[in-house]
Amino acid sequence: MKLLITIVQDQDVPNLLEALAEEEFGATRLSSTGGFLRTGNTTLLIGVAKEKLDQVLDLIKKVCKKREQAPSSALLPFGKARGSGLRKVVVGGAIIFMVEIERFEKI
Ligand code: 2BA
Repeated sequence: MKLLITIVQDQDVPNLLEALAEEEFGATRLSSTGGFLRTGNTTLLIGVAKEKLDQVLDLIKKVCKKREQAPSSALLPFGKARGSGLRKVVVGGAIIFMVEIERFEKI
C-alpha cells in the first residue's frame, strides 16, 4: 500500500474528493498553508493499494489544474520596493509525496 500526501489548490478539492469517492478511494482532508505564497491549500491523505496507484494519479492529473498566482505584496521583505518581487508563479496541478506503508489496519 502507498500513502499519497497530496497538496492541491482549494478550488480543486470538491471535484477531486467527488472523483475519488466515485471510485471508492478513501481520503482525509487537512487544511494547510503554502510556505512560499502563505495562502491556504489542502493536503489530502490518500491510502491506496499499489495496483490502483496509477488510477488515482490519473484522477488527480485530470482534476487538478495549473493556475498562475501572484504573491501577496504583504509578503515582501521589509523595505523592499513595492512592485518588485511580485512575479506570478504557476501553482499546481498537485504536489504528491508517495510513501510506502508497511502495514494498514482498520480496527
Ligand atoms: P507554496 O509554498 O505556497 O508555493 C506555491 C507555488 O510557488 C509553487 O507551486 C511554486 O510554483 C512556487 N514556489 C514555491 N517555492 C518557491 C520559491 N522558493 N521560489 C520561487 N517560486 C516558488 P507548487 O510547486 O505547485 O506547490 C504548491 C504547494 O505545494 C506549495 O505552496 C506548498 O504548500 C507545497 N509544496 C511544494 N513543494 C513542496 C515541497 N518540496 N515540500 C513540501 N511542500 C511542498
